[in-house]
Amino acid sequence: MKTGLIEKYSKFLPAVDKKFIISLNEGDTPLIRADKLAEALKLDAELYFKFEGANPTGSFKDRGMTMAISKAVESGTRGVICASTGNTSASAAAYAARAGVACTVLIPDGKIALGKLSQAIQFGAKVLPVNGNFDTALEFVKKISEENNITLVNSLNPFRIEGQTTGAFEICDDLGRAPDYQFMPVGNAGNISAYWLGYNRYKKAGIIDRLPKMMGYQAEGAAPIVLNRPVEKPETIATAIRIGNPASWKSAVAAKNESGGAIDMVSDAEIISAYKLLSKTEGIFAEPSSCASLAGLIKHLGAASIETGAKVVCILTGNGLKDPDSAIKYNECELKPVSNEKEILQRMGLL
Ligand code: AN7
Repeated sequence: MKTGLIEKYSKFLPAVDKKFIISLNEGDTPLIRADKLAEALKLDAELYFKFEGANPTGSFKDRGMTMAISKAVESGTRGVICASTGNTSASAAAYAARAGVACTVLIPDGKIALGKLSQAIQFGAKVLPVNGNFDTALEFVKKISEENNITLVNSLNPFRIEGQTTGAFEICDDLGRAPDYQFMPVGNAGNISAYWLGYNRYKKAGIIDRLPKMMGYQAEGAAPIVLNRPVEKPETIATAIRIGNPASWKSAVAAKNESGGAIDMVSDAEIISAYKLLSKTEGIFAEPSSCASLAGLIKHLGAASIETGAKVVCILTGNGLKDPDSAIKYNECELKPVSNEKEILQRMGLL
């Protein structure tokens, strides 16, 4: 039977006493080969998408949350708290519910996808919209967690990063080696740091013999690492990565430098274009922010080439169903009801 990540990868993760493990059998997400899309992009390489939307709460955050909440429970926590653009709050709320631990989430008022908000509410977390953005919310929870003996479950919590290393392990296990390139979105920069740590851990253990180039992409209106300064008022339709002062800034830059990769930015138009192309070409639905990975690959191919036969992985961090509003908003659809066969055939373009 499929187990959760803490049991599956216990050799590579901090030890957790079995009786404290809080898991929803996260991980083991599909690595989907995308030959059609590779051909459309004239990419003579093996292209794969790591579909993190298949995790229990629909995003990669579950990898870190199983570890962070288990460790919090092990330490006898009196409650957990996080700031979130949405996915962290959904994941924290779910794992906290399973652990029977109180959970508070601070979200940027009005700037979170409906699916994520509904998850946090449904799982019974205390949901507090903040007048301000993610960065403001993060400052609040850092202070409150320190002063009140409440466990912070943002990626500043090192167990979050530890759990998220498992994404790299799975990709290597599936490919039989590390990819040559990994494209991914960058927000608070925890995930790119975690993947790099994971690949290095597998290399040190002798399981892989090479490391991928880490290619991270921020949204143009929220690109502090690219601009090399915090962005006070980050703006992008990719609300999950609407972050102006990432917590793991330094380790993300280290991952880029050590791997010979890049951290660049993509526009909202490029993100939406990739979002639609992915679904229409491959039948995969990822939320807009996740598609910064594919948008990044497309941008990269406009300026550089990728070697024939290379293995290229794009991380799709969150499920498209998290944000139904974007799908309806950014696609043409006529939803006027039909009432007879003739109208149906007309709308099908057959008459
Ligand atoms: C779909 O939920 O920061 O660079 O509070 O939800 O590790 O921050 C989410 C981030 C990419 C960026 N894709 O990852 C939160 C939050 C999706 C995300 C990112 C997020 P990091």
